[in-house]
Amino acid sequence: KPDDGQGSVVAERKAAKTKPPRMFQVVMLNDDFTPMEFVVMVLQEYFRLDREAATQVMLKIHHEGRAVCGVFTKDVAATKVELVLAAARRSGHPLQCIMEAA
Ligand code: NFA
Repeated sequence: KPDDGQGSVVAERKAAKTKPPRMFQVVMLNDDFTPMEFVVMVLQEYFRLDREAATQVMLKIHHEGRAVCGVFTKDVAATKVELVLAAARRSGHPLQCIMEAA
């Protein structure tokens, strides 16, 4: 009996559905005004880093101009950026944060 092709259609549909999502890195940028302590706090609060890891990332931004805070799906990365920018604005700091295709 000839194959009706339904099996491979199901296999293709399943493969498409389970493809890993595109990932986006959230990058924080250095500036001359935002207090180091505020950056460490934000990294702990929104990126779930412990104080030691948060301090290391903050210092990398301070010395190199930028650092990756984490890698997420598109929606999660966009939400992190909005939360960080909102917290910075609320506190009157110019801290900047962007997302980039990973
Ligand atoms: N460069 C800032 C300062 O010297 C600290 C900082 C670190 C700001 C990381 C933004 C990001 N106060």
